[in-house]
Amino acid sequence: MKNKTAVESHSLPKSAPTNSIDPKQAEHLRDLLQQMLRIRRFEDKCAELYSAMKIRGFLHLYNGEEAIAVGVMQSLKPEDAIVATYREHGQALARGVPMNVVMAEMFGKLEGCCRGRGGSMHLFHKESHFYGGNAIVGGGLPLAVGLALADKKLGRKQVTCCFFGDGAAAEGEFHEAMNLAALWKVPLLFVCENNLYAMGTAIEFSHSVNNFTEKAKSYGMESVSVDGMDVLAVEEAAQKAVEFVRDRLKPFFLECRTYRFRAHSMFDAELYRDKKEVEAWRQRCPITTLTQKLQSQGLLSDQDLATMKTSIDREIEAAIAFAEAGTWEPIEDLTRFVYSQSNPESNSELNSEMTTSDRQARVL
Ligand SMILES: Cc1ncc(C[n+]2csc(CCOP(=O)(O)OP(=O)(O)O)c2C)c(N)n1
Repeated sequence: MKNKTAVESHSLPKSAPTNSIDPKQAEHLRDLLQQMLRIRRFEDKCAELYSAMKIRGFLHLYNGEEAIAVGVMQSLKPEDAIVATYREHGQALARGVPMNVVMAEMFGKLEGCCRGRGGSMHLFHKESHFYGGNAIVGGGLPLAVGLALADKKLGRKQVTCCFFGDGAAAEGEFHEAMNLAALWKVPLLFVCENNLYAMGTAIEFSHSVNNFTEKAKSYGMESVSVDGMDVLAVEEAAQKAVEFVRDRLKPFFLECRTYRFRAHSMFDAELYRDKKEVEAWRQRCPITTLTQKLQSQGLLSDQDLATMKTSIDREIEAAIAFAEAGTWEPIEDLTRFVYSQSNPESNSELNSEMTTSDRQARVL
């Protein structure tokens, strides 16, 4: 459904003023750029691999929203916990989940971070405290409250950071999570990636109040809204928010206003939004903006940029080779990690007569 009212009301956040960059900061800014480019190029390659049927299942790209994952991640410590959505390749990479295991996961190989069982929507990496990858819209929110509550009860000064979309904020789980996080005063940073659409539904058609910081206020929670297309603005806002959560042991709500440049997933004809709207937001691409900012101040040469891209592309090629060389989980392992309430012993007679494909049909 094409929705003119929604499209017209989606005003762009104002561009940040082009302040001059302290040369001491230049290296950090180049690093932020490198991280965003790494996510973008990785995902562009994933789209190609999807068309080539190397990556199967669903694939949701973060194209346009990279400044959020990269900006927020700067203030988090290795022991802090991350919970994300199914659009989580950017968070996983920015967090430090190795690209190899992410790619192998998407290929469905045993060497993937979830033995190839999760795929794109379920990246999970215990070593990085990266707790998903959650395919259920809003599903990560209660999980994040639980993680933060555990940290509080155990007296650990850790923060849980939960990324979710505007669509999740229309779910019951969002309200339950906001309520309990505020009531129990848990150290949780809510990061709402407001890209204006939940699949093809514009926020005007799913939220009675579409000012997200107002929603947070109704739970007595402090909140800030930031331009999610500006990595420096996100980084600054997130740093204050994380300090608040860590020091005051209270939740905080950070809304990042953003836009996804590509379709919702690989199956989406995008009939619900105007091409002009997409183009207008593309003009605010966080990668282009930061590149131009650095270049205009002589802090990034063409050669620097080319070197950055070459090294990223090499890493991506190595990740693909790693995934290609990976192994498929043997069929005998199909029922490993599959739990059932029925006692297989009590069904031994039935089980003994079942063929492998019968068993598979039962567990699926
Ligand atoms: C509980 C539930 N309902 C519906 C879906 C189908 N669905 C998948 S993505 C999506 C839109 C979510 O939008 P949003 O939270 O704004 O995140 P975005 O995709 O924009 O990043 C929906 C409705 C789902 N996965 N889970």
